[in-house]
Amino acid sequence: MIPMVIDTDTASDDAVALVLALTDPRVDVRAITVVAGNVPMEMGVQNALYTVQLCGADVPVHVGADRPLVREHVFAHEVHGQDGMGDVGLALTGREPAEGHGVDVLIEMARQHPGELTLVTLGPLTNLALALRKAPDIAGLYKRVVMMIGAADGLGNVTPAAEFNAYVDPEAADIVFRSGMPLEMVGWDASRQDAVLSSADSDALAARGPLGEFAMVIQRQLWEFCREVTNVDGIDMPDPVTMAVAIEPGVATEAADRYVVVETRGQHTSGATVVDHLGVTGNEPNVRVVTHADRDRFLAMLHEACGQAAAVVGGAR
Ligand SMILES: [Ca+2]
Repeated sequence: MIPMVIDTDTASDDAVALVLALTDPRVDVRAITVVAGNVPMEMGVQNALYTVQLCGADVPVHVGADRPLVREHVFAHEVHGQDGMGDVGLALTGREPAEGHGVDVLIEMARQHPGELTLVTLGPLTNLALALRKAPDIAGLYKRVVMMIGAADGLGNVTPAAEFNAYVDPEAADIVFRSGMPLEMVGWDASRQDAVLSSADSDALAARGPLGEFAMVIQRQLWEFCREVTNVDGIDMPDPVTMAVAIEPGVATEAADRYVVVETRGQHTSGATVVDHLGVTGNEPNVRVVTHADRDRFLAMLHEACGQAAAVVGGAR
């Protein structure tokens, strides 16, 4: 079993990553902590709670940091819809998060299970940065930290240079990247190249059952964003492919240890993840950078997850 903690700014592709983890018999999700990112905190919490319930899972969802460390918050409603879940009328209200702040949960889980847990981060790194500031000892306590963040090829999706999760809270990302944690970065480049679903892929996944239908219908707004903004032929799935790498490291078909820094001061490049591919700085690598993923295996994992039984979810719309 892979004991796992997931930190997420739960919107539509996060939800698919949660479905992957929560339905995989090899994974034991111990806690979900929510961070502000795609959507405001309350929305991310409700979206995570809904997804957990639909998967029939019993996993606590904790409220985390409701804004970046120092910057004004930037949301991503144009990518995921006003409710973060494609605005398809899901009943995304009224569920109760667990006691305890997400930042404290990240600390306590690491201390209770030193060297055992895989931490998967699917949003801005605000919660993890705060946890590292409050309890620097946790830097050595996670087995793996697999992050959806940045872009190893320098191509951004918010600005020309910055990917969303890094752009929203570069100061937090900077703290995490300099922490000495065993970091693995799955950037938007890997998603854009190897985790794109065509409409035929999407239809096939939706046909697998209620979880498949859920996972695909909530991407409604994403199709337009990919067509209009990022020029992806279909929809790309950054958080799910990151989760796939966390569950099966072999899904990463190309990866290398690199020195990576996050730009916090650039006039045009704030939030850029600067990867020293050639080793020109002479600095020791601090991040395992994943640049390609096994698309077939990723798709097979999605099919498996989307075919699992779903729970009945009630509640008013
Ligand atoms: Ca996310």
